[in-house]
Amino acid sequence: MKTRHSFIPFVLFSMWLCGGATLRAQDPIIQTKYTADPAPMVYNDTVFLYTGHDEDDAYSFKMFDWQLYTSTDMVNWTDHGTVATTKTFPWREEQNGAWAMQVVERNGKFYMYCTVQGNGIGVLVSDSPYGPFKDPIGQPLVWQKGIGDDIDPTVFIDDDGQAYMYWGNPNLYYVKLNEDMISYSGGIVKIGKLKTYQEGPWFYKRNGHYYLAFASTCCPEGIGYAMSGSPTGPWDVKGYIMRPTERTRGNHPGIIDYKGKTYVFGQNNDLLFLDIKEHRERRSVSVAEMHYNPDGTIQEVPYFKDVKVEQIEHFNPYRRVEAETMAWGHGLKTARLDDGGIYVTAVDDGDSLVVRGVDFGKRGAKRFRACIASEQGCAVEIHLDSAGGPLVGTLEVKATGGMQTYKEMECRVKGAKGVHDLVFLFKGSVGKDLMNWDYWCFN
Ligand code: FUB
Repeated sequence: MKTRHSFIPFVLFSMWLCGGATLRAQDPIIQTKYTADPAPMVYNDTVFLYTGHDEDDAYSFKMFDWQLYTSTDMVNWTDHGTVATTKTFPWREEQNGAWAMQVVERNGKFYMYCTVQGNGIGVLVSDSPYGPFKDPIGQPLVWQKGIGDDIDPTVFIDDDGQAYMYWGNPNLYYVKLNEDMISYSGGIVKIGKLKTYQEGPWFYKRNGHYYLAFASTCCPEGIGYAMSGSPTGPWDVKGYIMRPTERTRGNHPGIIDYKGKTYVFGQNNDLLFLDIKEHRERRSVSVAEMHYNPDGTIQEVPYFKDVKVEQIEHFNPYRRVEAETMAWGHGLKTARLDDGGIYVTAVDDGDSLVVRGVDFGKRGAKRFRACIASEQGCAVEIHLDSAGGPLVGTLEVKATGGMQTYKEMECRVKGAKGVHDLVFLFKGSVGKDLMNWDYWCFN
């Protein structure tokens, strides 16, 4: 995934640099890893985006863990790393199989319903949306042995407190969860195959209508949806939220209302296609704004690449910002520190990290401070709007004594006023692995 010398990434990145970030769709929204099966949750005014994770060398599904990203502006995302793996389930032997999941909150606890592919659906619980998650029951919550349908759980708690879990490929099923959220009453109800339904259901209620969005018939998959007046159906398939397109293969919806707008998340191969043109199961999560008609039906959304998500609020640079917060960082990677924090790594000469819509205010920034570890030293150029835009400061990074020896360092800043996209451009004569980066802040 660390390809910088092919023509295609250069052209796409140049679109950002030359056309201006405001003209460009941010597709996909995460570039430091391949992500799949988006499961967004709004909690405490923040979007918690849980995802699956396709390994960098995957050909077919190679998925060991689930990741978490957060945002409050829908364009800059902070990486919180792995929140659970297949090994979090003590009854799971094989590592591969961390397929689609969803996290829901009830009474201050967070329940994560996970496809443990080949062993049905498991449930994890945590006191925090960031984890750690633990298995409270020591066995699958649902597993109809002998059939492969038990994947892709989605959970919704209705206004009367009754929680439902739907799932299935190609048949759709549901159970009524008990109030403890880790058991269910009554049997498994098989709904069967809805017209155009394939997998990846996403169940929710809005303005008295029940919705079931889903990945529509494979392949390529679009995003279809059905509506009902009852949480248990019957389901009336209404059509597409996003039509299938040959430009990608699979899809998988996750839908939220956030700060007055509705968003549909899905997945595609667009990050993979920046590097190679052949299909692999290396997918990436994207997002688009979605609109309802007055009767509750959903307007079709163009393909992710053809839409632009507006930033909801400007980004405040006058606080500690985790370096793994970015709108764009293709070529960079993230990893976990011993103390549990995340840092940006695989920083090579010419790489850049973009934070969108940063508000430096009328007075402007005077100084830039960053916590960095570097073996040999390098430089971080601070540009406005694009990598070719005004240079407002250069942080000369001296060798810190090793790639895990972090030190705070700072430089002067001049000319950073008002709202701009912020581009950190990395320079270093050693070429590769210039530095690891923990956090930064302007003053
Ligand atoms: O990511 C693995 C599987 O692929 C998911 O569980 C399905 O929904 C499909 O996206």
